[in-house]
Order: sequence, then C-alpha cells, then structure tokens
Amino acid sequence: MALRSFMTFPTPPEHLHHRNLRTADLDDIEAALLVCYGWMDLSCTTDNRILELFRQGRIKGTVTGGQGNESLAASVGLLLDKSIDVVSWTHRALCGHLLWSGHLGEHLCQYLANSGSPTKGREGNVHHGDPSNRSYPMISHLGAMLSNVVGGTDSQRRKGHPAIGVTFFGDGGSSTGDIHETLNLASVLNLPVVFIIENNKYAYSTPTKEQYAGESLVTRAAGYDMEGIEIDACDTEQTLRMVAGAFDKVRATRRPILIEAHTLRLRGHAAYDTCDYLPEGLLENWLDADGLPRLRERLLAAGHEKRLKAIEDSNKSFLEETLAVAFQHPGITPDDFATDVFASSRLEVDWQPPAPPEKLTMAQALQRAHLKIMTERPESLVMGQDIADYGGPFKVTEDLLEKFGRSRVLNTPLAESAMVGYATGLALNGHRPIVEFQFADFATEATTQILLNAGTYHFRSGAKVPLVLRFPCGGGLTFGSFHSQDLEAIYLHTPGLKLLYPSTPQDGYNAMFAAFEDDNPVLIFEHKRLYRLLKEDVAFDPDYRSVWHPRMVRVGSHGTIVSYGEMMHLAAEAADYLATEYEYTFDVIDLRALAPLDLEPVRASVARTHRLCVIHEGRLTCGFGAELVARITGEMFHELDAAPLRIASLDSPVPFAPELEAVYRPSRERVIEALINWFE
Ligand SMILES: Cc1ncc(C[n+]2csc(CCOP(=O)(O)OP(=O)(O)O)c2C)c(N)n1
Ligand SMILES: [Mg+2]
Repeated sequence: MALRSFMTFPTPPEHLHHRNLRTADLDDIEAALLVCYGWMDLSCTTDNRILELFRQGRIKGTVTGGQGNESLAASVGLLLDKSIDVVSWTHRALCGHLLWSGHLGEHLCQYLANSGSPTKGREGNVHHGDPSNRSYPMISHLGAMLSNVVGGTDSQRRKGHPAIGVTFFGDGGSSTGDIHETLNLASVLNLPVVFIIENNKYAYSTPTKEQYAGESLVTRAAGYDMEGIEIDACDTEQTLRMVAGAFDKVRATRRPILIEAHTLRLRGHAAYDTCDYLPEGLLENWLDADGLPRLRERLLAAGHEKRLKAIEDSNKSFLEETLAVAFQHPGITPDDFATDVFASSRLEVDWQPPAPPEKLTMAQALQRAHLKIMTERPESLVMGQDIADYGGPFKVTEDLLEKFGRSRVLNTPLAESAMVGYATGLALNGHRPIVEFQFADFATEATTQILLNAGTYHFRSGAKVPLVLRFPCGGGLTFGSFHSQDLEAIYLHTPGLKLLYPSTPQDGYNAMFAAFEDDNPVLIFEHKRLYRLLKEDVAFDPDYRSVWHPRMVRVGSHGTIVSYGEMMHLAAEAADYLATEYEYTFDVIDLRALAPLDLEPVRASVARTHRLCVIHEGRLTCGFGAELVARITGEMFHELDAAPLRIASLDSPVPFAPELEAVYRPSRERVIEALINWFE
C-alpha cells in the first residue's frame, strides 16, 4: 500500500513492532499469546471505534466488523511470511490487514475515504489490500478472491519463492461455484494454498442449516483430495498451533489444505444488522465463547495483568492519536479517477528481428504470435481447456506444449471463472498469462472475474493486470446457440477492459503483441470463420500497435461503413458490389479496436460522406452500433444527410439450422439490400 498521506502518524507502541511469529516461537506460548493479544485487542478496539463512528455518521458505507474473529485473523496474519506469501483477507479480518502492512492510520483513512486512503477513496471500508505486497483486495462477490490467491501463489513459486497462499471464505460463501472451481483447480495444479472457512454459523441472516446439508464443511476436503482440518478459532492457542502446523505442512508438501475454523460474528452481519433473527440466548453464548476475553483471562491467570493493561492502554491511545491525524486529512478530490480506469503503462519489449513473411491463415498467424511471445518473454504462459496436448479446438496453441513444457502451457479444468481468477493472480504478481476460452460464449461463466474483478483492479488499487483473454467468437459455422454468439457489447459496457477484434491474419498477429505488452486486461475477439477463411503474408510488423486504430479498407464518397471482424469482409464486398452496380461508393472502415475506441477516422470520413452505416454480428439491441451511432450523431447531427443505418444480427438466440442462421446474421444480400434501401 503506497502511503498517500503527507502527514505523520504516531509511532506504534512497542508491542506492535512484532508482526511475525514462527512455529518455533510457539515453544514460548505465553510470549506468543501476548503478541497475539496485542494485535487482537487493537483490531477489536478499532472495529468497535469504527462502528461508533459509523453510528455518528462519520464513516459511510457498510461496516462489517471482525469482532469474534480476531484469534483466527491474528494467528494467520502473524504466522504468514509477509515477504513472500500471498493472502486475501475478508470483511471479517481487519486484524489481518493491520498485521500485513501499512500503518493503522492508512487503514483508518480507507474507512474515512479521504485523501490518505490507499484506494484513493474508490473502494469501501475493508475492501482494500496491498497488491504490491501480495495482499489481494477483496471484491464483494463472495468466493471471487480464492482463485486470485491461487494465481499469486503459483506466480511466487514460479519465481522460486517457497511461498504459500491463504484465502478465506464464509459458511455462506461456501455455496458459491467459485469456491468449488478454485479448490479443485488448486488441487489439480498442486498449489500450496491454505483455504480457510470462517464458519461463524450465519450468512447475514441465513443459518448454516439453510446453507448446506450435513454437519460440517471440512468433510468436503476429501472431495478435492485434500487434507481437512477443523479448528476451534475461539481458542487462540489451538488456533496458533494448528495454523502454524498447516502452514508448515503446505509450505513443505505444496499440497493445498482446507481448514474449517469455527469462529464468531459478534456484531451481526454489518452495522445496520438488527440481528432479530438470532435465537434467544445465542448472542450471550457467543459472547461467553469469544476468544479475545478468554485469552485475556488466561493471560491474567498467568500473572500478566500489568502487561495486559499496558497493551490495552497503549492501543487505545495509539488508536485515538492516529484517528486524530487520519481525520486531519482533506477529503478526496476527483482528480485522476477517470484516467485511472486503465493503467497507462505497457511492457517495453525489444522484439527480435522479423523473420521472412509466411502465408498464413488467422489461426496460424495467432499460433505463430504465441510461439514468438513464449520464446521471447519468459513471464508469458498460456492456459485454457484442451490447449496443451490437443492444441485447442482451432489449433491456435498447437506445438506450444512440446516447445515450452507443461508448466507454461496449461490445460485447465473446465472452470472458466477460476481460470480467469487464477490468471489474474498470476498477472498481479508479474506474470503475463494468455488465456484461451474454448468458445467466447463460455466466458459468461467468468463474467465476475473479467468484468468486475480484473477490469476494475487498476481503478481500485493501482495494480496492473496484464492479461490476454482470447475469445473465439461468432457464427456462420452452424455451431448452434451456445457456440456462436458475438457478445462484445457485454464487455464494452463495463470499464477497464480493452477489446481488439481483428479481421485479417496480419491484424490477428499484430493484436497478440499489442495485447500482450499492455498492462491491462485485453480481450481479443477472434471470429471463428476467419480462422481459416483466408491466407495472407504475415510477418512481424514493428508497427503492430497500429491495430489499436482503424484502418481504411475502401475509399468512397457516398457513405461511411464502419465494421470489424468477419463483418468487415461483408462490408467490403457489399461496397464493391454497389460501386460496380449502382455507382455508390463508400469509405469502409475496419475499426480493429473497440476499446479504447479511436473515432477520429470515422468522424473525418462522415464529415466527407455525410452518411454513417455500421455493420456488426452482435445483436442489434444495445449492440456496438447503438453506441457508435449515438456518439457520431451526437457530435455531427447537422452534417448527416440521412439517419444512420445499423445492420446487425436479429434479437433472437442464435439458431442452429443453416437456413435459420443465415437469416439471423447479416448476409451479403441483406447488407446490399439495406444499403440500397437507405438511398432509395
Ligand atoms: C456472490 C454474492 N452474493 C451475495 C452477496 C451479499 N452478501 C454479502 S455478505 C453475505 C453473507 C456472507 O456470509 P458468509 O460467507 O458466511 O460470511 P460472513 O459475513 O458470515 O463472514 C451476503 C449474502 C455477496 N457479497 N456475494
Ligand atoms: Mg458466515
């Protein structure tokens, strides 16, 4: 976490200088417990103060306290190796954040959403982390962080560190698909991650009996071929010892472990929770079982009264003094938030001198680009379903396994969400994954990871996510409803993703380099019909970044046709036909990049032709054309001679039979007819 504050926070009391415990330290268990107590008390006192400030209206948002969960968060936080390990804390683990890095004051500024906030006031309360120090910030979507930690841990291991990862989920989160996908992935890939279930018996108001069948969650470990461990996380000594044992084991064996920690949620789900659903007497039982007072009693009985008092007093005054400084920070100014949606940097690569051109299809050109990237950039790796031995259904990753080995060419289980989350974790730590979706349609399984997690990462935390996501898309091959869609509009609607949609083998080749070097998630839409439709000379083009900008495919004077992907070829054919048969000539513009969108050539063209037509395969309603037409019409209304024309697929699912699919998608005939009608 980069310190944003120009103010100086108070020096922490002596006891908070201990941020680490190792297994050997537990030999002197009382000393270890005293260290633990210091952090647990600070965390609980801070959580209580935050709650108070929320009730006074001085802190906004959702305040989800970690009261009752301190033994677990402190044990994990103290026992992890902060110089190499990877973690993602939940909304019950302020203690973990405090222990991992940064000053209490920065964490408080995060809650106050002021100019000292590490997320620049962009993310709520405990949704921060410290990605540059491998603490991956949570998003709200439960279960989403697990795969990021798996990726980060793998990245650390690939770099030669004996790291482990720790990631948490609740009894409620245990029901999500992401949890299953990620536990399975970590086990299949043999990655040293400790999955910890914070089982506090409730998910908001839902008790465990309505969440899962059976008595426990730990038994699920067997289903993933993992060891499962149960911990009473109200017993701090047991928690310290069992967590230490699990960490040592995972560090040595590299096998993942599942821990079910029985813990507590003493202040309800969040500050606004009425808790009226709790059976009578339960809260009292919880308060009796709470680990923090129990630990206090134990240490008191061992004669540490003075020490405890000193810890508590110094924590209290440290908190108040720090809070006073945190409050002095000015509010946040809306300076750079729009520009921070994307990272502005890229990897500077000195690509090797070009080889002679080869006549290649798009699929072959993409394969050659993979070869070059994998050969020249060791941080690259390729993953997807059936991409290794089989080379992928379209053979784009053919021969890669043989050349680069299984550690860099990975078959993933059928789990798109975990796969993207895993790739995101790798990317956050300096690797540069290239992910193939078997068909673009299946990327809907990973929408949270793509749109909400990877796409917003830089904005939320300043971290870079250099990911290439390859989307074999589009119809015309009678693959039916779920293998033929063209859903680029979905990915254009949310911020933070770049999107390339090449239409030629050379542009496909260029797109790979442009996407690979970019420090943002880049989606490459690859129309499946184009994979083998045409061949052309392809060579390394030092000007490969031109693919981010439109290309003039035809020049004319009666109208401007904007298109991309396979439809670009249809647009050019229709333009040629009309030029010959009707003497209508058109500018045809191949956009190539849909995000970011360079509209300058479109504006210049429309200023000459005074007509705009857009052709795409995505469906009409809320399709890309709607956006393009709205923008150009908004800017150039008075220069247009006619209403803009949108030619797109019908607003229906993609039908299977060739006769039906031909009607569903724009065809050469439909395009020609629509253009003629536009003029007549
Ligand atoms: C996928 C998803 N669905 C719904 C929510 C709304 N929500 C936030 S926290 C929560 C309960 C979480 O319960 P649990 O996983 O047991 O964690 P706890 O809050 O008890 O620590 C719910 C339903 C969410 N954040 N994510
Ligand atoms: Mg819960």
